[in-house]
Amino acid sequence: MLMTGAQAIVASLLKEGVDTVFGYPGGTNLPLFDALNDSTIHHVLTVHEQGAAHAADGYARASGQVGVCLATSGPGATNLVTGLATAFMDSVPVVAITGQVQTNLIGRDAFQEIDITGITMPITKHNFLVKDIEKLPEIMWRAFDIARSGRPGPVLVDVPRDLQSNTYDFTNIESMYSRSTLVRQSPDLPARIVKAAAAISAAKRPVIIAGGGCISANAGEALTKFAECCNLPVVTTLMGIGAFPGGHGNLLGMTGLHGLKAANHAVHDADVLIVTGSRFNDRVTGDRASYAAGKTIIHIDIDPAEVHKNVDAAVPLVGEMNMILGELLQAVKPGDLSAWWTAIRQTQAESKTVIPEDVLTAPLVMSELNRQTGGQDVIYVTDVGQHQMWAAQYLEVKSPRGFLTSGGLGAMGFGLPAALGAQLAIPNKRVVHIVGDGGLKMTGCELYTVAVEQQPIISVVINNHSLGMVRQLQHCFYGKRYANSLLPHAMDFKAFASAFNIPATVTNSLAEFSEAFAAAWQRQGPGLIVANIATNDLVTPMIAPGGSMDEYVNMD
Ligand SMILES: Cc1ncc(C[n+]2csc(CCOP(=O)(O)OP(=O)(O)O)c2C)c(N)n1
Repeated sequence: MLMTGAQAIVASLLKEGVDTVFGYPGGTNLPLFDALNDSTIHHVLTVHEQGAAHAADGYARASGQVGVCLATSGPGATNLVTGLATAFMDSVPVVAITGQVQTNLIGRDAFQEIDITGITMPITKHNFLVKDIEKLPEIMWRAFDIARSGRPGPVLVDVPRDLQSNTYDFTNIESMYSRSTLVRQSPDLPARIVKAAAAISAAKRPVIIAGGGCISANAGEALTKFAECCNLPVVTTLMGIGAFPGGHGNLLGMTGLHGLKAANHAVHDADVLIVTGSRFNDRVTGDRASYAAGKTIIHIDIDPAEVHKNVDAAVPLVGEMNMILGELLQAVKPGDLSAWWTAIRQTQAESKTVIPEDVLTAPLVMSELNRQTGGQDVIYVTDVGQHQMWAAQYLEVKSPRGFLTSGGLGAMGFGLPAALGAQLAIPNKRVVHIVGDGGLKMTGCELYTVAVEQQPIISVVINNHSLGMVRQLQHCFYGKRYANSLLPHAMDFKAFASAFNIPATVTNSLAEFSEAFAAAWQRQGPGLIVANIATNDLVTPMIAPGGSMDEYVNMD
């Protein structure tokens, strides 16, 4: 069928079932925008291309589908970089389509020419510079296939402007859509599963660590079944929050640098760790040698490159997680873990914190969110900093894809555009965006897009008048010298939100916050609530960076 390259791209997007894309136009992607205009695809015009990339990422995290973002060449493409790196570090399937200068200008330092495939090589799973128009459908198909298969990740397709506007008789668009994706697995997987099951059956102090890979693999249900059946304690990494239902008796909370004591102690004292989809990031392990000492580690992952990368596993199980957990469930003979549970319950009781209600604090805000949202399945999207850790520690996340956060890159500014993507992907759930006063200034311009799209996102600004997490590090490790981490100039966030016609409330107490959130929840449009908290509040506990899981930083 005779069509332009841009029309072929749109046809490919439709074949992939794409209904929403996020982007920003410019000289080299105008043919694509023109073709999109004739399609049913909803194009969300963000304020900045970083917003488009994070929104596509949020869309993908919330839905499990590939998120799509578009940008022009040069500055448009480079503005995608932080968003692509964020998606890469957290294994999120995103396809970015960038315009490139026309073919005969490539390599001539043309206006807005940038080597975006070179720049994004280390932060994409793969990228393409399209050189032949007839290859477009195949490249688009490959891009989606690579983005979503195995360990998901971002893929970039760079398309010169002339290839978008030239016409070609495309006959191959239909035929591209019949192939299936490959799943890698350990060749001797059945034997390894037997070995793993024996280790779990014999364990005296087993613990499951649920990582982000468990959510990407849609294995939350299988994990829950497995843990319940064997009565295993479960901890999650930051990326794994939601893999196991919040409020479940077997869940000990988040492990890692700012993990809960009961979770970290259980990991520290465990004899067998069953690790599902975690890369053993330094924030999870602290000192790797003491972390792994004396433990049998069973590492389930789709990506063979993760095995033995940071921590040696006695039994690596590479393959599809639902299948592996299902097989393990059949093979395990649960032992008596009553002594282990008694020890865990004791640590939980000893480390239980009572949140005072007389002063507004971030933990109090989180517990109020838990109370008001109750059993409802909310999607929480955080930014990066102290508020992110408080959210991770205190929020009850009911289901997988219910807690979206930039875990690997830790990119401030992720929250708001990712919340927008998530809300557009899952309109029947409410998105609550939690952000610091620093991070909101980074990508707060996307409130414009939220307002245009009239998405009912509730933004909760934890306002400590500082770059709190940086201030906390300075408090602990730089002799309380708060260089450039204080934000003393009063920022009127209410006026800021009002500029976009978004209703906002400033709160200074639990009663005020409670009332403001209840009102925002009732309203169907976007809303913003500022929760003013003390500047010197610190996230506790904190494991000494690079230390053992039971070594805490002195916060005095
Ligand atoms: C893009 C980016 N720049 C810098 C940092 C380093 N950083 C990590 S947390 C943080 C402070 C965040 O402050 P705020 O948004 O107010 O949140 P808070 O920690 O106060 O909750 C900074 C600067 C980062 N993570 N991302």
